[in-house]
Amino acid sequence: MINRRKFLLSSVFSSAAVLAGKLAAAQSAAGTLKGNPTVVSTWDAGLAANKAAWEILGKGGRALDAVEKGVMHTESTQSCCVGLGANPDRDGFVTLDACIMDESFNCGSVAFLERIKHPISVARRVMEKTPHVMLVGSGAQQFAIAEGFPLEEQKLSDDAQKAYTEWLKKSEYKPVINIENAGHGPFAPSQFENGEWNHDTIGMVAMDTNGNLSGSCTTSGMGFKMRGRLGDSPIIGSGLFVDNEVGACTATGQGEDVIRIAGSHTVVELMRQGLSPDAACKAAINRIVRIKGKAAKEIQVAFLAINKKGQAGAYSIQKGFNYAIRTNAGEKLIAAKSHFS
Ligand code: SD4
Repeated sequence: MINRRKFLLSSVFSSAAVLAGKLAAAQSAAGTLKGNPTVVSTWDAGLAANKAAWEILGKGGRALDAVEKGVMHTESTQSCCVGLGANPDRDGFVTLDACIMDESFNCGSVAFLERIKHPISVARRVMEKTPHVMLVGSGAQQFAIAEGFPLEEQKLSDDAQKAYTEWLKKSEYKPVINIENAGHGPFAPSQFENGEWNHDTIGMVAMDTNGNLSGSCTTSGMGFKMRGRLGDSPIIGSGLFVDNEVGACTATGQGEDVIRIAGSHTVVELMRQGLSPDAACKAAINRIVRIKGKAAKEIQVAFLAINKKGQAGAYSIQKGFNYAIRTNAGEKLIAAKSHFS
C-alpha cells in the first residue's frame, strides 16, 4: 500500500517531471536551449529582417553574419525608413549611423555616413580591417569607398522628398513618439494606437547554434535632426551591446536619452546581476523615466534583449513598441510591455 508520504512524494516528482517536460518544450519553442538559434529585432520591419538573418542562423551559421545580413535587408528597402530612403536631416541630407558587435567584444561603427547603402557592412569592415572602433563623416565615407562600397547618388526618395518639403513649411524639430522620423507635429497619444509607426532604426540581436551572441543596429537617425547630430544607434554600449557571457541588447527611440544611461550596456549589466531580459529592460526604462520626470511622457525609448539562454525580453516607455522573434519554432511579432499604457 502506498503510504501518504510516498504518494505525496511521487506526485511531487511526477508533477515536477511534467513541469520539467513542459518547461523544456516551452524553452525549446522559445529557443532557450543551447543550440537553438534565436534572433530578435525591433519593430515590425524586424519580421522581414529576421527572415533574412534566418537564412544564416537556420543553417547553423554564425550570429555575426546573421545580424549583418538581417539588417542589410532593411537598409535595402528604399521605401522603408532605414537607409538611404529615409528622411533627411534639416539641411536635406540623409546621414546614416550603424554599429555591429560580435561574441568576443569586437565591434565596429560608422556615423554621419552619407551616400553609402549598407552602413552596417562598413561598420563590420571598420571592426575587421582597422585598429579602430568608430569612423565618422567624410572619413567613414572615404574608408567605405576604399573598401569598394559604391557611392550612391545624392537624392532623396520620393517619400522623403515629400516629407521634407512639408517639414520645411514650419522647419520645427519635434520628434513624434513611435513615428520619430515624421519629425513634426505635436505629440498625439492616439498615434500609439492607430498603427502609424514609421521607424528609422532597426536593432537586431541573435544567438547561433554554438550559443554565441552578436548584434547590429542601423539607422538614419531622427528625421530633420540638426546636421551632424548622432543618436545612440552607432554608439557601442548605448544603441547596442553584446557580452557573450551574459546577453545582448539593442535600443530604439530617442537616442539622446539612451545615451544618458549607456542604455544597452546597462541592460546587459542588469542581466549579469540575474535579471531576466524583460526585467532588465524594464529597470533601464524606469531609470530613464526617473531622470526625465514629467518629460518622460513626451519621449519613446525601448530596449530589446536576449540572454545567454536565448530568452528574449523588451520594455518601452510608451505603448506601441513591438519586436519580432524567430526561432526553430517559427516567427512572431510581440507587443512589448510599457511604462505608460
Ligand atoms: C536615434 N535611436 O537616432 C535612433 C532613432 C530610433 O526609431 O531609434 N528611431 O536616436
